[in-house]
Amino acid sequence: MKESLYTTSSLAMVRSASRFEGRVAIVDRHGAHPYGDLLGASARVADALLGERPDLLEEPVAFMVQPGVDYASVLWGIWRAGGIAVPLCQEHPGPELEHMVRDSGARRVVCDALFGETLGTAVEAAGARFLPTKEAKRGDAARRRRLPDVEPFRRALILYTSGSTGRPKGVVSTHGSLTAQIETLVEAWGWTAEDRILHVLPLHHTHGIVNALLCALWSGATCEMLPRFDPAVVWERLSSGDVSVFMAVPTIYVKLIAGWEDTRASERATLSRGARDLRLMVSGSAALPTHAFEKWLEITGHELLERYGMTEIGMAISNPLDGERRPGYVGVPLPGVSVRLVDEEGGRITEEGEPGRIQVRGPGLFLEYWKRLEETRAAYQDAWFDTGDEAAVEGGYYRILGRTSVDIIKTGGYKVSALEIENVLRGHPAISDCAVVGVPDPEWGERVCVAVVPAAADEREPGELLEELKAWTEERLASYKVPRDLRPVVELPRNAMGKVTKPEVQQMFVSKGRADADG
Ligand code: MLC
Ligand code: AMP
Repeated sequence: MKESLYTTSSLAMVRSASRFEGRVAIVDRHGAHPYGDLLGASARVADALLGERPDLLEEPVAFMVQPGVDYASVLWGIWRAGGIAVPLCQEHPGPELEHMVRDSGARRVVCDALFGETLGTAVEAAGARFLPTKEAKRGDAARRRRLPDVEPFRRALILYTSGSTGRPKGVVSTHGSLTAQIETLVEAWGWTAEDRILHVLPLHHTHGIVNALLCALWSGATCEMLPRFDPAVVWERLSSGDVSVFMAVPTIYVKLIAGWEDTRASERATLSRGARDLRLMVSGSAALPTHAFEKWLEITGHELLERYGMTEIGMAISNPLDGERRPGYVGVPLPGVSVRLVDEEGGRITEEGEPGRIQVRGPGLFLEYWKRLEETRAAYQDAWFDTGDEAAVEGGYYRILGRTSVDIIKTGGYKVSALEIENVLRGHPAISDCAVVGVPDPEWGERVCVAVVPAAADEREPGELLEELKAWTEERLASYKVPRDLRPVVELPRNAMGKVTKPEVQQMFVSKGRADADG
């Protein structure tokens, strides 16, 4: 019985976990959960999802489950039943969720009771139905059934990510591509069953799902999952001596540095001493400012390992586990990943020191944008995925220079589309036109800002208009897409072709920031 549910799975992840049955897989607010429990719970979820069917045959199943063992059980349960997992973010508003449920085509949404209200309208509008997490976990693991064979080429995961155009699109990874991404990182960063990672990242993006959660579970390590990021709690856990690995976006390190600085001088030394004992601390998803690298080194004795990746490709370039970690650089291509830099036209590989667009190949690459054949094709040049990021190789190490599109913003490690925000803002009656830009920010990497041409009849003060637009956006889009600053303008700056010149718009906020600081 146990055999068929646990050990004969065709999924590499599940086969690997069965070697660690007695060890602790996940620690959450309910306690410590061994691998055996995770295997059992995921088999029950798979049973509940399957009902009388032998295989979900790549049916997309959305889920909104709190960080913890239930999250992992539902994710694996969907996989073990042969479905495609579509993780939803608990903090997204209805319209954003509705887009993801509708676009993915999920007919079922596994959901914790407390999210029922948040998700209710979205699920209904998309014509899907709920399966409460509690009910999903009540599937019958003792039933003598064989879970389906799920081959590596089958679709596993849809993650929604913003592109330069339109609404977020679904990036589809297969079981094989996820396995390749995980194996690469486990090897490069020396994961073992002795590790314990402190997990604070959102669970609807690749950083939190693949790098932090799945690499830990693949290795037989323990994943300690916090409900959300809280600097004081993170410092307490980092300095406890229990944790060996930590991964975060630069904004989190900046907030942790601020938290350390706000701590009484007498307690700082304790925090610093404790954090020194970790084996590995990684930063990624956005550029790590050199001053943050240096300050973190001073506080904790750790040289943060900065790496570069993307939802579509997994991790591609990394500073080494052993060897020089160079501040301001993301290191060298990871094992099994091929990277090249091409010139603007894409016709020539650039020379050492010369900027070029990053293109990537390897077994970790995504399969497709969900139901978007044309966009999938357009993302490739030959068999190379074009990231749209620019880099240069200097002294053998890659340095990320920025992105080719001004319409993609990275804020707090989240990628957002300026055009998507503009479309939502243009629906507000007080706005005649607008341009959204990312403006450099020491805490958030970039801040979402908007230049607005107010409608003729609107006489609101800029501050009042900004508050109004924040509320308007918050109802429709994820909170990290909400504009943080606003400049009213008579008209938007445009070039001879009539296209808004975004660098000029960015400049309005940079100079405003300087004037504020000076004044
Ligand atoms: C929130 N706030 C912001 C903001 N987000 N202000 C400016 N810009 C933003 N982006 C404000 C809120 O309005 C609020 O203000 C205050 O900050 C606290 O909000 P919060 O939501 O409680 O913030 P916090 O929980 O501290 O969130 C910060 C964070 C979060 C850094 C923890 O943004 C985060 O989890 N980011 C990780 C994203 C991620 O995982 N990306 C990976 C993508 S995959 P007020 O006024 O109300 O106090 C990828 C590939 C790869 O990129 O390479 O990894
Ligand atoms: P996402 O589309 O959310 O997966 O975000 C991927 C993008 O994050 C990449 O295309 C880069 O622009 C950015 N990114 C990831 N890691 C780094 C890094 N270390 N330095 C600079 N940018 C990064």
